[in-house]
Amino acid sequence: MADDCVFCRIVSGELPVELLYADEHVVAFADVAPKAEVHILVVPRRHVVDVVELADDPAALAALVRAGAALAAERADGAFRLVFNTGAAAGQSVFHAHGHVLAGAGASSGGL
Ligand code: DGP
Repeated sequence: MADDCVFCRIVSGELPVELLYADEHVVAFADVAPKAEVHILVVPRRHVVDVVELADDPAALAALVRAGAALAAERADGAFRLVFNTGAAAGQSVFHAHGHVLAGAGASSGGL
């Protein structure tokens, strides 16, 4: 767990959120500022800063992708965008890797 990382605090349960999905590698919860009808963050349990670092753990990266697909199928029609803002200049504001799952109404236009 990294000091002062909001997603580590969610993963550990210190910050209570409703988990929409959880397995040994990842947890998922609604984005606090939704940009589409379905806007869920899928987050690795282990602290890594971005998706490039997460790629060193292929099982966790695969779990994240599969969780996104399952959530989009469960909560929309199965179509989804999976967005990884990587680096502050590209809009990343939380430096614990996370995929934005955007599905349902507004998913194709939700700017991130
Ligand atoms: P990004 O800008 O790609 O790093 O996305 C970070 C997202 O995380 C942003 O859409 C807002 C969301 N977020 C930040 N803090 C919290 C939080 O405490 N709870 C939840 N549910 N979402 C958060």
